[in-house]
Amino acid sequence: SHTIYRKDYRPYPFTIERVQLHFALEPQHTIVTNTMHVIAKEHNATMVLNGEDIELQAIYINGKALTSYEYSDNLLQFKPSETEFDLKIVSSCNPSANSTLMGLYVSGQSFFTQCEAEGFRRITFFPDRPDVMSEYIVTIEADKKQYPYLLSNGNLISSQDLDNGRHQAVWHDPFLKPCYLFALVAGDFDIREKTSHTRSGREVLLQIYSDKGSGDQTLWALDSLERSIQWDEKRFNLELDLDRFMIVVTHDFNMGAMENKGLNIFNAVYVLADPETATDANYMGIESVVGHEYFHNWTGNRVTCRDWFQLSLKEGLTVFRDQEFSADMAARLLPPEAALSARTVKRIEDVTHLRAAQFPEDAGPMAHPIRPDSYQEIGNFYTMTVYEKGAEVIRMQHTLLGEEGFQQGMQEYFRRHDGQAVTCDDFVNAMESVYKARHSGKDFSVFRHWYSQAGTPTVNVQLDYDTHQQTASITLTQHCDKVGVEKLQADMEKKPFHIPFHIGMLNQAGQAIPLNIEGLEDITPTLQNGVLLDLKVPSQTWVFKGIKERPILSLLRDFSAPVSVIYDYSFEELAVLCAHDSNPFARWEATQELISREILRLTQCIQEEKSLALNPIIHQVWQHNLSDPLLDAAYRTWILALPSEKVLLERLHPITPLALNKALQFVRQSLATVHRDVWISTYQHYHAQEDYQPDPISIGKRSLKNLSLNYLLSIKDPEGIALAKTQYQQAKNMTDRMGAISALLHYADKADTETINQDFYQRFENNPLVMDKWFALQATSAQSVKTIRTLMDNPLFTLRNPNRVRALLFQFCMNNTEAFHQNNGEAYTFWAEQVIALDAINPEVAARFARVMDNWQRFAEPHKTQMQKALQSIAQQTALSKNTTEIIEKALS
Ligand code: HT7
Ligand code: ZN
Repeated sequence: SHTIYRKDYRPYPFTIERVQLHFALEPQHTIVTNTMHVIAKEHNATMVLNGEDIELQAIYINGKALTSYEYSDNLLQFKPSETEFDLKIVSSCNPSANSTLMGLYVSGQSFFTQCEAEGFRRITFFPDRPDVMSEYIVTIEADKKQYPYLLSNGNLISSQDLDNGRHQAVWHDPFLKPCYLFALVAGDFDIREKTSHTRSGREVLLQIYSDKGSGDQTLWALDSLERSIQWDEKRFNLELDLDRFMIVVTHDFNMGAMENKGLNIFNAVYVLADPETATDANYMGIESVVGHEYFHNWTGNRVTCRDWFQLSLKEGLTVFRDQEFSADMAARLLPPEAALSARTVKRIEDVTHLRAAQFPEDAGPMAHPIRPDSYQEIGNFYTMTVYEKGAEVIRMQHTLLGEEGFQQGMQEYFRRHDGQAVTCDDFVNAMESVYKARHSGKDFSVFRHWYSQAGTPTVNVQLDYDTHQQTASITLTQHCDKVGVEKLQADMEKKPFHIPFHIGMLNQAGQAIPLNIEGLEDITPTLQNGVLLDLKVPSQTWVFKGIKERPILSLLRDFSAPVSVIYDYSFEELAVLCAHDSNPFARWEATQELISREILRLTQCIQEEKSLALNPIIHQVWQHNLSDPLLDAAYRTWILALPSEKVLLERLHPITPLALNKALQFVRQSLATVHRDVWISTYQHYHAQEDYQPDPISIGKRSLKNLSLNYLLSIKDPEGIALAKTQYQQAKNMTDRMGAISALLHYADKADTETINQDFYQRFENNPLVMDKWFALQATSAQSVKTIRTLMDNPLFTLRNPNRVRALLFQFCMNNTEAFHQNNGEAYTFWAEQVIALDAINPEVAARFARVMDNWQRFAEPHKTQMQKALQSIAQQTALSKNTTEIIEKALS
């Protein structure tokens, strides 16, 4: 297969000043006329244009038909004889046959486009690369009755009726943009709109277009958009630059949403919500994705990427911004203590997500730096690493610079690069300029290694306490193995990372020890009696004076760097941190570490068929945290929850999924049995029927109530089952309804769940987003592959809709350990079959699904061999897409 390298970047030898597009829309035969005003930047250069799955009709230069061109392998090439000219290309495509959801496609009765990363070439011939930026004028012509709304980027210039019941609209985007930000929508919609004023007083029209009949479900999204606009003004000093900002909903979409200039296109799941059909998690997801796409207007659109290797330039930074937005929204209007807790909950969620999905990626065959050096298919590099680890790398720069310095760096970045297509280096250079000015003699030369090296570093911590001197010496030693393609580069030597390591110390009674930082180098004071150790070398020791007793270490507070910590805690030390650490993130972390160690020990016992017993310290900690009156419900939920199964799997060598699953069940049941009465009273305490509000306090109450229900149902407690049934029947919102049905389906006997399961189906049959929830519930509670095959025969199932595929197939293979990893290997064969079937329809989604087996080599037998066979059966297919080929090849390499 063909690999593309970052080092091979060359600027495009032509400027395309202006692009005039004309669309004659017909579902089966759309004609696109593309007139470009071109200026050569180099003498005698060949013009190369991309084109894929489209039919070339004619080419004209300055109105004269061009006959001397070459067209093969999706490339159109010719040598223009002039240095400035109009290039007109006519082509056609078939949107209704386009199941890839890239380029121009039909979803429902409407037309949509998706151009990032390389979809524009499926619409017209063009240099489909982000560093070619142009002004766009777009004319859309279609049947007026079927497609009353015709939308594109920017401002509506004119609209008029034509003959034969057709009409047209002309749009002009005044900002230069790369073609991946182009968008077109045509169809009939409900509209919710609002005029708003930017800080400088400009009036802007905010609109949400959604399918007919769904307009009453777009209020939360529109409010979220307005909050995003205000937040970006306040926190980043960035204002909306358009008079009109539109969001359009589609049900068929490969990802969450797309930040096309002024015309964002969204997967319905990140827009539509009302209390009866959307959960708290859905509401929070909408707020964060609406924010994310809006924030791209500056970080991605005004300043864009030079090439796709720089993807994290916009994605890492924009994820960081949406994380901060959500944290600020959660903390808004709360008193300081509660605000800190709300922020911590958001941080815990983000870190859990990173560890569950990015850490495995960084340890597997697809491992890559946040700025990759090579790829075969860019669609495969919209990864957890580029997005989530990318955001952590931005967050570390924020930590090193502080809020004020970071904002100065952002201003400098825009001052230097507004309107340009730039690199990750350009961003770091802007930040470094502020860092150098504030810390003489320091720079980001070591920090840059986060961009060029993959893998999750480990930081080994050693404490030497000297009773006589009353000093505590802390030695941090970092290490990172070669991963992914790094292993093939014999001459590559891994360099140290720059790791901001936030620590605190507690005495044996759990009180914070004030850290004497005087005279110590490389230490920056931070909040809550902690300090930030700046590790830039393989190993370094810091000596703390005036420490009167052996301290208990509180490490990597707030997850100040994306690393794994190795430190030999005693259970007793962890228990003190679990109850007393003044840093709420570290306190949660201690509970997770304590119970994770126990679960891993029990997993071993199960392997060795030994009897199981839970360490009583765990019960003491859970009892303490169940009753600590200072904790709010949202935080308490996280501190009482069990660690993610995915995070735990990463710590097993080799991976024994069924034993781990049993250990987790055993621990859940022990905690349920011993604290049974407290779970009941906790449930009752938080089970108030209030009007639905998606604010952090109400969300916290519902999550703690539903956690209690899960513990109770894990032991099939009769009162718990009765409470769950009543909660389902009386539910006035989807969070309560889902909490109940989910606990019932996962833990109760079939006799207790059948009626409710059917009721749910019948109640929501006509709502595709709720049916996705129903399919996901079936997928995660199914006992075997047979059930999944039956569900695939359900008339509501289709491989053509990515949301449905994610609900049933992804959920089964990723979140149903017991059935997916059954020892007969049947589910692995099923998985391979479905990857192949999906690949023929939608390569992007198929390639994501193919990654389920990434870490097969780390599994124990019989899984390992069975997984390998399943992978090989895919590799043997002849007509596999480039997307899936890259994933399977890398997995088997
Ligand atoms: N920037 C957007 C990326 C995206 C995408 C990529 C490949 C295929 C389909 C896609 N849809 C959207 C999403 C974002 O990060 O905001
Ligand atoms: Zn993004």
